Amino acid sequence: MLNRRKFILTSLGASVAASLFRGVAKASAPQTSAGKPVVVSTWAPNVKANRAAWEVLSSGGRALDAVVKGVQIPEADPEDNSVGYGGLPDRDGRVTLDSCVMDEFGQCGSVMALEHIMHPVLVAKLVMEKTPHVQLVGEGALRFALENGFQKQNLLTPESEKAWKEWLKRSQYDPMRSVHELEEKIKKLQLNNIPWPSAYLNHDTIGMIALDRKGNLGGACTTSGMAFKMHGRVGDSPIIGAGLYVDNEAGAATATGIGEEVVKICGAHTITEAMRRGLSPEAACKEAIRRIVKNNGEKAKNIQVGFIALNKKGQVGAFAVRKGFTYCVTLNHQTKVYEAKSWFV
Ligand code: SD4
Repeated sequence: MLNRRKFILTSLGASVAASLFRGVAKASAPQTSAGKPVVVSTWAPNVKANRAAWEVLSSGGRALDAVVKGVQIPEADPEDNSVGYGGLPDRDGRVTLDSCVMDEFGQCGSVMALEHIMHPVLVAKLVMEKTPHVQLVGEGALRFALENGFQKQNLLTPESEKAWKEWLKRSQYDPMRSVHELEEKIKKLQLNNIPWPSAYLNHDTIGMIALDRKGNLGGACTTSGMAFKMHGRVGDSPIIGAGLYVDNEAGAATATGIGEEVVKICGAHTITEAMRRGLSPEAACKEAIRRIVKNNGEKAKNIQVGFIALNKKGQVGAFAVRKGFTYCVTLNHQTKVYEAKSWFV
């Protein structure tokens, strides 16, 4: 996330950066009424992922197939330091990936701490389709992937390796550091009247949920997890019910941010259950955020978690602990970026 931002901020001029988001409108209020098909993903730079998913949805494809196609875009992008190839490593310098999928039948698959495979989402899908299990971890997940024809690849890019070596000098785990650095940069950009929305530069875990033409839901979530985590650490992203949940009667939800906080409240499942009780997607996300804030008391201000949700009517909502969480919605061939409302403003 940090390097991606740095890359955009320092290597590209404002006009070039703005062109990344050409055709993307920003609205301060989240969308409340939508339709189908529709696809939603965490973080503004994932407009490209949305468009890939949209190709599947607009030709009548299944929500699951759409999200699996969509999230492969950041997985293969070396400039995205939070997902797949180019993801920042753990403190041992190892890139370990977490990913999961869930479909309209309540079927799901997940891989955790998977190394050397560029598209963990495809392995997660295969766990769902080909094994009697839901989750495979580490060595076992890798062995399963290789047995099924996936190629072993080095996922540590020179940029990520450099960032890790830099991190080693202080060796302090601070998952909010990049968030604070972003906020500082946003302040500076605003002071300098940079014309495009700086919040758009934030890039992180991709969670993607969709409703297809038939009215079925599907979701995927994929990440390299928190940068410089302990080896073996697993966050919320591959945990069904935490980082992702799809309930074809009620809705779908997915998460980004400090995974430990999402796991503690079973975030995505909490949201789909709230939608089942009749809450709007935004209200359901806010309820999950409320629990995180309550759990953390004074410390809550220093945590970032963002949720997005989608119900059976195709209504979309989001909510975050802090400002700056963006998400992409594609509907009627048009992709728009929204900034989520937040608990702390
Ligand atoms: C994790 N939730 O591993 C992921 C990281 C993330 O935005 O979403 N970063 O905890």
